[in-house]
Amino acid sequence: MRRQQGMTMARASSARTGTQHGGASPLLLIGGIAVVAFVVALLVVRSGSDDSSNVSTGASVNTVAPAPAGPCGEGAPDTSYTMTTESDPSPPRSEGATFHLTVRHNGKPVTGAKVCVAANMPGMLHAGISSVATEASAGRYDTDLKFSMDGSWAGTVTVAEPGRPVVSIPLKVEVAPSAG
Ligand SMILES: [Cu+2]
Repeated sequence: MRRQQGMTMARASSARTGTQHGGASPLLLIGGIAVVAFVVALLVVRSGSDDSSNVSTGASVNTVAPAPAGPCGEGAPDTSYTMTTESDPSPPRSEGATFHLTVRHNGKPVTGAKVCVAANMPGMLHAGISSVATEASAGRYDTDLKFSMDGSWAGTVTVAEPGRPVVSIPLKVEVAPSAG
């Protein structure tokens, strides 16, 4: 008897949600409009940041962004470490480039270290990239990086020298549009 009552109530409530559902379609429409407005706003913001990416002040904002943690972990800045960078092609293109990173500590090549690169585009919602470089010759570490889009990338090179604290060296990359 009690169970029957419960079932009747369940049926009644489902009928009620049915009518609510019919009444909800204008709400869905409003929701749809809100989504479209959001996407349009995103596109406007994005094209705005693209325009400012040519200005050097836009790039300097990148250094304020927290350093992305790479596969080598997080390092601390250390000015006794220096790095020179070459890319092939130069400038790097979004479909990929090989980076040659020459790392020195107090002017001497850093050999036998684990060197990682992590980069992202500050202010953008897409994923960053990361890779582990391999030592091609004493103190020179090579890695291939594929960028998901052209523009200003803010990177960090992490150097883990055996027996020393992990250090981070900032790396700014201006990626040229794909050749294709
Ligand atoms: Cu981006």
